[in-house]
Amino acid sequence: MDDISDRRNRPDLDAFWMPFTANRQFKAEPRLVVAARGMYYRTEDGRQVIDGASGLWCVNAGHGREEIATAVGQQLMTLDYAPSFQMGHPLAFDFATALAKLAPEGLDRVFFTGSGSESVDTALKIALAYHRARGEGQRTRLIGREKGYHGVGFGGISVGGLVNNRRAFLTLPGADHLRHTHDPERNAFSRGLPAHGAERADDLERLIALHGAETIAAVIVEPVAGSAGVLPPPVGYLERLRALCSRHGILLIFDEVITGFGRLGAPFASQLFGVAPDIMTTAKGLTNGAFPMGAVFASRAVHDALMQGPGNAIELFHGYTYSGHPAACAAGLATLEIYRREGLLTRAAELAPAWEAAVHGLRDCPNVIDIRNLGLMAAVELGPRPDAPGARGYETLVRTLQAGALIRVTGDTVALSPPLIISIDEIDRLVAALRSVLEDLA
Ligand code: PXG
Ligand code: PLP
Repeated sequence: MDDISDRRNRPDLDAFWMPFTANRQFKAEPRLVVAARGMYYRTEDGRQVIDGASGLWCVNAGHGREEIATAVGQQLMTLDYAPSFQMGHPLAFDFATALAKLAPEGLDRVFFTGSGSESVDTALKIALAYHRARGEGQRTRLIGREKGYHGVGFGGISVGGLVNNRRAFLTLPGADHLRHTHDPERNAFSRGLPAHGAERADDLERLIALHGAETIAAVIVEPVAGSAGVLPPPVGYLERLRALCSRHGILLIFDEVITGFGRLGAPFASQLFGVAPDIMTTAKGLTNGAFPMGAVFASRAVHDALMQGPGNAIELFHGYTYSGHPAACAAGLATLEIYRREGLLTRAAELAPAWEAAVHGLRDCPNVIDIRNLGLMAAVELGPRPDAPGARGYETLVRTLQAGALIRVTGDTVALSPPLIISIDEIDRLVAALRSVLEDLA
């Protein structure tokens, strides 16, 4: 990577309309990375920066994995693209089979998409189609949760619960929301799962009483809310939600776009918690972030309910040009092999005690009002400046990058989710970089 490490002639920044970015602010003071290997990015001015965010929660096996690059390159030379509509190619079947073996028991039917947002919209559509196929077409309501993030499609923002992602847009009629589980008064500085709040799952009873259970198709939640600032579920919460959904014939969807592929110390959060959803959405770590792809896992019951009608009928009128893209499947298979060989899907469980101790060590820093953690995820929440919410968070991002670590910030909450290959020394290095900034941040 040395040949590009000291690239100094900046690209023209005008044309690229950057996603979820303060474009004018960024373009006035850009932050560019030009290479990455293992745990580290290299910035345009040649500095090594430890990746405390796995890119955007996706590079679980670390950067620059040659097996993935080689597999993608070879696949593009062998079969660059193949349609998956009324045609097929072997790798998509191989990859789905491999994923089905890794999946929570019973979730062994796999629909490929191009991203987490597409996975969410796919899952919601499967839920609607499932009820219709069973003669319950009146089940059209989709229930999300306040503070939930389910990507940016119209389905995803409708069940999502972050106001900034919704207010400028239309949302689907019939969507409603459970209360969120964030309860700093009772749960601040919890280690792992917060003790209080399982009863908030009973909020589904309120929505059932309001709308009628027979109108509700599905409930979708992140097992651990990610974008909202790492909110692990209260002890017993997911179990209660599962029981209520089962009792009322409502499908439960776990959005594991972040929690999937080892982030919490098990391949999927549902395995860690011992709670089985009917549908599970994934993306990100599916290909180690090296190729855009998502996958929706459906239970045999959900899948089989749709496999009916005449044998030549298309059972689900849904799919993407890039569903099962050959190069994406090659990237995914190579990624799974790395995860398996290096034990990465359970490594977060081994690192979790050291990780927890390190991040909670920041408790004495100024302005820290809460710290949350689970597996290799953590959030450090800063109190907002009274006159300028978000300013403290943004300054922390900029200064921590200068101090040698990439973190993720939403509002005034710092989120940490390093690649699962991180060493204990590197955990200390990452947390020390953040500490150096927090200690003298106004
Ligand atoms: N569901 C969940 C739970 C997610 O976290 C998506 C769906 C959408 O995935 P795509 O691939 O369409 O982006 C996500 C994505 C952040 C951040 O730091 C989080 C995501 C994406 C970008 C930034 O909060 N999560
Ligand atoms: N828009 C047009 C005009 C198209 O032809 C297609 C796909 O054929 C799409 C959108 C959807 O694109 P994708 O399948 O990549 O989601």
